[in-house]
Amino acid sequence: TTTHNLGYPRIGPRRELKRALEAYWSGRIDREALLAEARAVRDARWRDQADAGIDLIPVGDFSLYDHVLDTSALLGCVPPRFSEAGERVDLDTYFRMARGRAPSGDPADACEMTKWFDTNYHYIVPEFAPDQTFRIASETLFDEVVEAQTQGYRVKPVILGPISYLWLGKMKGGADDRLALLDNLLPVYGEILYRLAGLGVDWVQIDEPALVLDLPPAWRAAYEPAYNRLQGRGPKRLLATYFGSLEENLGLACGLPVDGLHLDGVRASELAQAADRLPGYKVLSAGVIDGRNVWRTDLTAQRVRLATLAERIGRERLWLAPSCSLLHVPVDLSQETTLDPELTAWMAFARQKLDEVVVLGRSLREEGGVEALTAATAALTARRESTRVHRADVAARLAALPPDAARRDSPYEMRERVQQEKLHLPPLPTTTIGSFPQTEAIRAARRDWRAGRLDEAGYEDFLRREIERVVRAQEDYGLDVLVHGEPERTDMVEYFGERLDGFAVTAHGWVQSYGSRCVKPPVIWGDVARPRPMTVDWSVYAQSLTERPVKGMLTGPVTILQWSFVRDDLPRADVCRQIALALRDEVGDLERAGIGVIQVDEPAFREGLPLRRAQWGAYLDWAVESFRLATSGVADATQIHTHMCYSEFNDIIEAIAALDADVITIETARSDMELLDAFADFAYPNEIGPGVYDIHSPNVPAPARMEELLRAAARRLGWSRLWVNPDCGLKTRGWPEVEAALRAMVDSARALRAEVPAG
Ligand code: THG
Ligand code: ZN
Repeated sequence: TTTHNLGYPRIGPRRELKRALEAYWSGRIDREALLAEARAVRDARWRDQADAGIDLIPVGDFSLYDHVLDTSALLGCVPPRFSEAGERVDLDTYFRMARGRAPSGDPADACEMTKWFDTNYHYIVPEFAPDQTFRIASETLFDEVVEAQTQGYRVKPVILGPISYLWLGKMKGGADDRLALLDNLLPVYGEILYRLAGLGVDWVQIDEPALVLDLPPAWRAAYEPAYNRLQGRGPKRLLATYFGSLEENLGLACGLPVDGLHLDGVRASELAQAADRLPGYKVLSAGVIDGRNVWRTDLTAQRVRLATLAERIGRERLWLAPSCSLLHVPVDLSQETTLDPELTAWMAFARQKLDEVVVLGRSLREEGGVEALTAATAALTARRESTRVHRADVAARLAALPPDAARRDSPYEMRERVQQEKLHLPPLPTTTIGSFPQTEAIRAARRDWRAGRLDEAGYEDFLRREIERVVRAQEDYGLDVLVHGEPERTDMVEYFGERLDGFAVTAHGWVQSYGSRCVKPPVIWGDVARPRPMTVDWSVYAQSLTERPVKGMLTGPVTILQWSFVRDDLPRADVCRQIALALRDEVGDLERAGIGVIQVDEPAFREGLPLRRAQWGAYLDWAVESFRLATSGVADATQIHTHMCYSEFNDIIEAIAALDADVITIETARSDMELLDAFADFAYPNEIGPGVYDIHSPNVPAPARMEELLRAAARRLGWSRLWVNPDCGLKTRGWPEVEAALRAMVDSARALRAEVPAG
């Protein structure tokens, strides 16, 4: 039994790489200092994995920004706006692609970024031209192999397979015929394998996660000939799949001319079938330690499962690994010294997951480890039986929900009239998405408060002054529906995780989101309940300062679920309903406190869609139900808003309408309002605030441009149900741009009000 790992976190235990990258980009350190820090992080990762006792250690999973971008650099796939043709892809070209700079230093459109399968990691989308050619254009992979070998590690280079690479990319300027590029691409992959063999590598891991998707027939059919062409001399190949089951692709994957197959044994249960179908010369790598979540594995149960497999195919053909790369979990649980020890005993982060792999391997080889198996199982028994996890009141409340709990009292047309009587908003009402700039002063005050240099009362005073400033500014700009600006929140999910029962927040549990950016997802370990109001005081204070309506601001149940580590002993749907009920209480308290407009954000609603379409319906049912549970407890006169970021809603517009929010604000500016076609075609009935300027850019939008966008929106939806707002929250922007942009936005709305037909 060989143990191996598919990939390890890159940021370092204290986000060392993030700090070095940002220092380099801002000019505070030079290239040598960045590369030295990166090398130190790399070395520490290899040492960790070797110390844990992992037999085959991945190389090439480290990255200075993103591993898909690394693959584009390796293959010489660089759009011409970033570099001269034929050049080697150097460090600065690489960062220019990610961050949007031309070689001159002028701004250039950055490469697109999108979610890596159903994770919260974002990759840089490869951009292809119709006549795209490929060549080895970066030595990084080979250099790192030598670097690891020099230190005595037995390495297994990791590369993204050719078909998944093409699948994840986009054709620019031409018909989408990415698959036709395979002919150009395969010789370069052949060369890469050949060079790795030359370095004495005996195994290479080729990732083909596209095999867990609903692939079009032409793409499925491309696998066999492609891997036939890659056959020949070179290292042995382990084909790695993860994040789901192979289903109709299982036979295909088992038959490809490679030397081994890795399957996700957590998300899928196809190990036994694969064992039966794999030819005798191939190894089966069983991914039985969950690489997507933070819970310890029941090692005794897994040992039983693996022993059966070992009997069937022979011990030496059975490999052990985490289910997928450990990129998606925090680095090291041993840093969590302030977390509740009872919870800590139930968890494993990346470093601990390696121990689990090794213990299982020893046990299968009959080399001991019995105590570790017993300890793991005992910890999980304690978790299962813990009286803290299950709460009778939460279960009883869900069981006793009346059938109309997820329905507003009246249909939208009636609510709309009552709300208008109460709010008296002008046509084309203006608002923002919720957050205002998180200034250095806000961050400093929070740091001081956390460090005890500023007491609770002093911090609250500071936040009140911030809120007052934001309210006055919005009145001054002439906005119609105001917000308090959220100075008290670091992150829209962590804030609620800190305040809800059943959640824990970690001190160092960072996970890479994209590039140098990280998130610290809360851990949902038990039944969810709200011990006390979470946002009411701030909203009430803001409302006390103004005659205009102030929106209450909450994060929705689906988004809180999606951006947390979720307990694995309950269906996600049930956890989501529990969060929804906790939020329903908050919504009710806001309403009772006089807040007449309440926004429940669901930016992660679309990204929660399962990888396979067959499962979309079930997800959308409980996701919509959860949102409605959270928002339906209010009177008709209370106006519910929601906000979603990536607004490609064509295939889920029915579910968006079923949310029945009175107002939805969405991100549309960059698409010239084309994204509104889905709403128009569907005859979406409620109010919509299509973003009229892109907040991701520091440029102040021209009023003429915003008016043009609003006219484009009105052509599709009519004037009467339109709102006017930016694309997304303003947290990452500075005050001068925000002021200029919002003043211009209000001016545009006022100018257009003259065109709005009466009634
Ligand atoms: N919150 C959470 N998850 C998310 C997002 C979020 N997932 C998807 C999307 N938004 C990812 N986008 C970002 C954008 C910015 C940052 C992280 C993810 C970011 N992080 C700070 C950093 O790395 O410096 C964290 C600093 C801090 O909080 O102290 O800027 O919005 N939960
Ligand atoms: Zn947004």
